[in-house]
Amino acid sequence: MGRQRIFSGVQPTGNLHLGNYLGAIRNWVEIQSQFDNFFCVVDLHAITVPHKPETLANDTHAIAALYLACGIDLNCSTIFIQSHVCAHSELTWLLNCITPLNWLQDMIQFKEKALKQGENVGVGLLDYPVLMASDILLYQTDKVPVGEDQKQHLELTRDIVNRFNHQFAKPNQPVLKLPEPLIRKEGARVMSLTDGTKKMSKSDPSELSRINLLDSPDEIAKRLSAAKLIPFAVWSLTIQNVQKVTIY
Ligand code: ATP
Ligand code: LTN
Repeated sequence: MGRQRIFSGVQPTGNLHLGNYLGAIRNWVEIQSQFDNFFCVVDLHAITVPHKPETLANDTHAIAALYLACGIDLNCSTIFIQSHVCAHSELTWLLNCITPLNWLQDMIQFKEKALKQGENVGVGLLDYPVLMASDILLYQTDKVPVGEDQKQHLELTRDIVNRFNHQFAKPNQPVLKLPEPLIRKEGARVMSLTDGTKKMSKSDPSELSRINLLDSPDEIAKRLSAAKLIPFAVWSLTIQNVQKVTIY
């Protein structure tokens, strides 16, 4: 039997930060030698929120370069750009046709991002998790290493697989493989430096809220000294939530 397959990705929506590294990329690097790996820069996901088309290509290449700088090894891993493989969009359409609308309306990330966008919510934002499912299912992926915020999207992907196989596959001959999330306990949800109730995020308008991988030591010191201390009660609730996620 060949090696199990890994698929994961990052959106080119800004600078990679400590959360992206500890929650995702560090884990990819650690386990890559045991798997057959596909690490994607998911540019089609990045256009589901307001963005600058003129910098998207550069931002996409910068994330790919950071994958290499963090230690992704091309001897066992493939790095590529999502929009270069049109099958991702094509499979999204097919899966759209079997995905119930209310499954997508229930996604936490959709609700949070839709709230931020006010009246300008595009259909793409709602459909984001189906595109993510297509990324994963196109490659008959076994395992998906991500941060804790992506757990619900992985559950939806598994629901789509079960529904598809139930509707279209012969008994005991599944067409789509059921992927498993890999969410490590440590670093699965690194919190914002300015609001300890929110996760660190590329798209947070405040630069002070995060530590970017390319920040200088002086910038990091400045951000840490401006960081807000969070009350113990909030911290312990956050920790309890993180401990609920799957551990490997
Ligand atoms: P955006 O703010 O544009 O939504 P993001 O900072 O949330 O971006 P993504 O590109 O959505 O980053 O996520 C890439 C990977 O990093 C995913 O596996 C995600 O779970 C993980 N990740 C993102 N933020 C954190 C965080 N604060 N702590 C741990 N993991 C994180
Ligand atoms: N939605 C993910 C990025 C992403 C992804 C994927 C992660 C898109 N397609 C496939 C794992 C597998 C996020 O981190 N925001």
